[in-house]
Amino acid sequence: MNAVLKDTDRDMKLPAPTRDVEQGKRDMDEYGLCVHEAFVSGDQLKALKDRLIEQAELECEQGVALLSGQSRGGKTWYGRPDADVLPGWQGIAALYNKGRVFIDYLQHPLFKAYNAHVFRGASAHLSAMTGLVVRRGAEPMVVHVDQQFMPYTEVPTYLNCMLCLSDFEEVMGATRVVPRSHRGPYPPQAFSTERGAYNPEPIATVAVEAPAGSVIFFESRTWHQSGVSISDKTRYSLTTLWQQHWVKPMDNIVENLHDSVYASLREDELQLLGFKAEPSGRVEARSPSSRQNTNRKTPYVPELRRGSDVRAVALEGMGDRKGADDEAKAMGLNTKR
Ligand SMILES: O=C(O)CCC(=O)C(=O)O
Ligand SMILES: [Fe+2]
Repeated sequence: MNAVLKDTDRDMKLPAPTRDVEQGKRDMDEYGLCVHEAFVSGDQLKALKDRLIEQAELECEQGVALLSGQSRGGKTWYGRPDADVLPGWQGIAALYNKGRVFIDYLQHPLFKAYNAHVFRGASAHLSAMTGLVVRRGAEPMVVHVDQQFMPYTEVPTYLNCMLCLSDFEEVMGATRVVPRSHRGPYPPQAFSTERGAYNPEPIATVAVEAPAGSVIFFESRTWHQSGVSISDKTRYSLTTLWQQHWVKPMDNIVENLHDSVYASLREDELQLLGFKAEPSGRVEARSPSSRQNTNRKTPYVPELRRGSDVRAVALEGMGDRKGADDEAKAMGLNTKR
């Protein structure tokens, strides 16, 4: 593993913003990040922002907002902000439950292109989808990588796609990064009960300023933090975190997804959320009408005993060799037996 670079050794040059996915991929390789301008625009951008703000306000009004003076890296709590002080930081979690507009956004074709590049072709799905609101008074987050809790990996485990719903300016607490830091190791951290995780030595970072509609892509080995806000302008963003399929997701989406939302989604949409087995991540039916993997449906099979009335519930169309072969093919498995 490389030696830890001193701040003075760091070249803080950022990649130029681009609208070209091929340039973006090259920037990911070289810098560990890229800024893809005009990733979203017009009505779609407005709809995402409006929905996020309405949800954020109502979570505050109904006393269930995820709040902090700092950011997720600091102390957070669920509740209602003080009547006359808007929170420095608010997270709006599990957006896949909070509006069709967010599910539609997951289908942006360039997500597929960036995921395939960053994960070297490994199958990917969503890991988390979170809105962030940063206001004056927000303190900076500890410098971290999004896979800080696991050993360094040759291929990134997650891809963070930070959609700027407002402009991102340094004074608004724009995301700060260390360009080229994805080559390892990780930023040194210490932990105390008072401060939580912190960097024992200061680490120089650079703010990524970008107009609304841009996505700042950074892979999970790139050092970053949220910045300090000293502005009256509010920073709004929407994080779409993707992951390699075999990894345990940041959000347990298969568990979290509301039943009503599950029922409203197509199979390909459910696959984007991780309802697929290829070959890891099997969902076994937990009731006869249970949620299913989309490419490996299972019967309901409880504890079966002689003399008991409890019965398994088979699925229609299952149980024959052809069904099994189709299923194996969908999972990319060898069907020769
Ligand atoms: O809010 C930010 O600028 C950074 C948040 C962060 O660390 C993350 O999304 O992983
Ligand atoms: Fe992060």
